[in-house]
Amino acid sequence: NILIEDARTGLSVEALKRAISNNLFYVQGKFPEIATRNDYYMAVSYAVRDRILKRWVASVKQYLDGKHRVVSYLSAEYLLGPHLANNLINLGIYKETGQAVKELGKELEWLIDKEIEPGLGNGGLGRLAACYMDSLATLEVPAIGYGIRYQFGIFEQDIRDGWQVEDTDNWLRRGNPWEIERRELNYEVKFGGHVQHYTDNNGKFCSNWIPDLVVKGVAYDTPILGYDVNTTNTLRLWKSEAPKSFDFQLFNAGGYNDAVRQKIVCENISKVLYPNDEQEEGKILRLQQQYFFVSCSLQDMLGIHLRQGDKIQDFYKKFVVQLNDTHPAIGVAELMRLLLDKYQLEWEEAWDITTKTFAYTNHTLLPEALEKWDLELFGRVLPRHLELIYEINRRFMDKVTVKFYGDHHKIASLSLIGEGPKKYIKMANLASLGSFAINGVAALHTELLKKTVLKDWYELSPEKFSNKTNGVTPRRWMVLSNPELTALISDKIGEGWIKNLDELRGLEKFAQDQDFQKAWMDVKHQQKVSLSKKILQRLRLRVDADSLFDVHVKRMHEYKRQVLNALHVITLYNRIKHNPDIDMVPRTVIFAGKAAPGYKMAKQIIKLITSIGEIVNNDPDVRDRLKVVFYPNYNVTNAQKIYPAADLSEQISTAGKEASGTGNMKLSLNGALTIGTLDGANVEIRECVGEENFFLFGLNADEVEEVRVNGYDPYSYYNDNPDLKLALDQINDGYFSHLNTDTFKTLVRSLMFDDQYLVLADYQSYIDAQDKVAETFRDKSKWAEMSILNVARMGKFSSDRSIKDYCDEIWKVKPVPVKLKN
Ligand code: 26Q
Repeated sequence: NILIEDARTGLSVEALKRAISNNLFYVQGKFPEIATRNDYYMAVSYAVRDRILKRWVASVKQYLDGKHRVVSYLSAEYLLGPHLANNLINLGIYKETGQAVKELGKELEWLIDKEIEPGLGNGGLGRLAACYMDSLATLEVPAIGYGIRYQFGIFEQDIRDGWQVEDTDNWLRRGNPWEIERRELNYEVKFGGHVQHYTDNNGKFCSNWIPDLVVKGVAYDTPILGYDVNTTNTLRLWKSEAPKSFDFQLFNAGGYNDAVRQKIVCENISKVLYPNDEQEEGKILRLQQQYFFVSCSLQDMLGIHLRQGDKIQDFYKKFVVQLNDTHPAIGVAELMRLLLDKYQLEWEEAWDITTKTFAYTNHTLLPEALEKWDLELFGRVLPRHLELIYEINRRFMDKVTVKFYGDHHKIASLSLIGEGPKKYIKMANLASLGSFAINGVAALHTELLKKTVLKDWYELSPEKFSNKTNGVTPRRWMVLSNPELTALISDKIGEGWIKNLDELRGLEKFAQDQDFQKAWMDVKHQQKVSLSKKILQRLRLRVDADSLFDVHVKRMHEYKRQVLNALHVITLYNRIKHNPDIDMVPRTVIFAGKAAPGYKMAKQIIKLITSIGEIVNNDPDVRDRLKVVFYPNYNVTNAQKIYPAADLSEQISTAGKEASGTGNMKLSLNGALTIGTLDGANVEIRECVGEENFFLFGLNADEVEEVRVNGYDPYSYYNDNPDLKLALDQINDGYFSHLNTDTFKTLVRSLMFDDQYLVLADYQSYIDAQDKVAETFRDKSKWAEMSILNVARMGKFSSDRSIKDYCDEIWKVKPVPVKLKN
């Protein structure tokens, strides 16, 4: 008895060893001589999962007693990254498991590298959801994350002939030991058809939605373990399937082909993640995905609530539902539908409950990224919700018309429905009206929201607005990805910082300590050597680990201005060509990031970077002074290898465009200094680390606005700046493209004649800041001091701090420590 218990839950090396061997034999039917790397990966993962289960069950039990308020996070994306190493760290058994695996004759790192990461997100927004799940569990807050179990996540990027090519991400091909399929937990979701209206026996108006498609959502649960606590929350992702009853009906009617087609239509809904970020795409399937997961999730929450024997009216007391951008905003109409049509509440009561339930986080200032749905299309997919939105809007417009009588512009702007050649539904307005709280993701972003895209909403309900600056989890982004730095820091100030990141402040007093500086820079050097090896393996390119690692990694987008960085690279190259003996600080400029497959300009920017690399990396004049790397397939796995090796963090978006950024935080926490504009969270990072430790350049958000109002004239910058002119001429004349002048035509034309992102306006200021970076880097001790101070002052950017703020100021939830029996 004791033995069995121990093999499932014991945390000692011996217990782990036995658990792994047992799994290999009894679950997989393998023995060491024939077990593959994946068999071992599975065995270790199942051994770890067993240890998580006890905590998971205890957490769920505790939450189900009905006394605790629960956070429900609704997100179309979760960019979790690999599970195994993270769970080992949060369970506190990394060392023990490493030893157990070693005693079985294998290397734990070798197994960890085997894991295919679940890439169920595009970038910042999806990764933020993952960091927030980690912090919620670590802070012992009862929470459940809801989303979609895409069969194919974000595409894999390959570079061929310098261009991006996409490959499907079949992340489930080797199985997924981290999820538990819960076939019994499923809900039906209706689509299309029409709505019948009638009066029932009591004279009550009723609606009956007759769909033309019914889909079943099946729950897949993944445990989210907190660090150094028992709390284990649930990430519940929905997979779409055909309901049994449905295909049988068709089958019996003789429609075999129809039945097969229906099955495919149903399964299609959770098939693939849309790879666009910051660019809305009004496709039917995308709307179906959003409604599918939101409907399953709300039905699930209502079920949990009612099973606890509580009144439906108290739903908002049990659950607070956070909308991760507008992707789940249809939830406002769906909760109304459920309360009205299924639970027969009156309109006022239903609306009161709904607007006490939801809170909305906005992640963008780009007007083109605000979600809109063609009204006609929307009505075809969700006819009942269209009626409800009309009714919500009618009642709202009545109030607004009284309040802003005569101000037609404002009234039109607040309407949930946009007019034009075609009518459309404004999801940000639905989210804003249906929520009791609205927040931006960095101080500047929130201020700009109030002045621009949500201005009228701010004037209408200022009390709803607040800022919640983003954060990142130090468990994954320091402890896991940078164990060497973690050990060095803990050696000096203890391990408290891992859960209380403000304690990093304790490093300040060592910033000038010569020995500490040396140890600090040794760790950095070691990380640069590791990354250099990866680069050599992956790209057959040799880079110098003593050079300045200048890192620009994020999704490819014009507003993020990878082109500005490329212009700097060309300028450095031209300096060498002009003076081959020039004494300059050697640099390795590392880019990585995916472009949305349909985003032509972003793909051209990738080609520009790889083309510059081809010329620069092969020019004998350059020698070891400059290298350009485009590291393919940027994802969580690769990010974890890149951040620790960075000296310089490129955060150079046009001011007023990047809502927050989170890569800026991860790089800074790994000791990189930032070169950046006053955009997003850069503003707050700079305030925290001190302006003397931040390489600032460029126009600020107000100045950008001013330049635009006065008419931006890129051509004049080109004409007046010989270095800039040379660089642009070279791109244009085919210097980097085998004299092919077509390759970068649209890119050059955009930069010189109608660039929305003011690249040329910030060029000289950027070059000057880069020169200052290089000068500073020459003084190794100075650089080390700045890097240490930088990390010491970054405590604010832990997602634990963000989540505490959400808990106290929006969700009103408290921690519930989970106790384990025996
Ligand atoms: C919308 C409609 C149809 C298809 C796709 C989409 C879609 C998908 C993903 C739109 C946007 C996204 C992702 C946006 C995103 O990642 N935004 C980033 O969020 C981060 C977390 O708050 C911020 O730090 C970044 O500044 C912001 O760009």
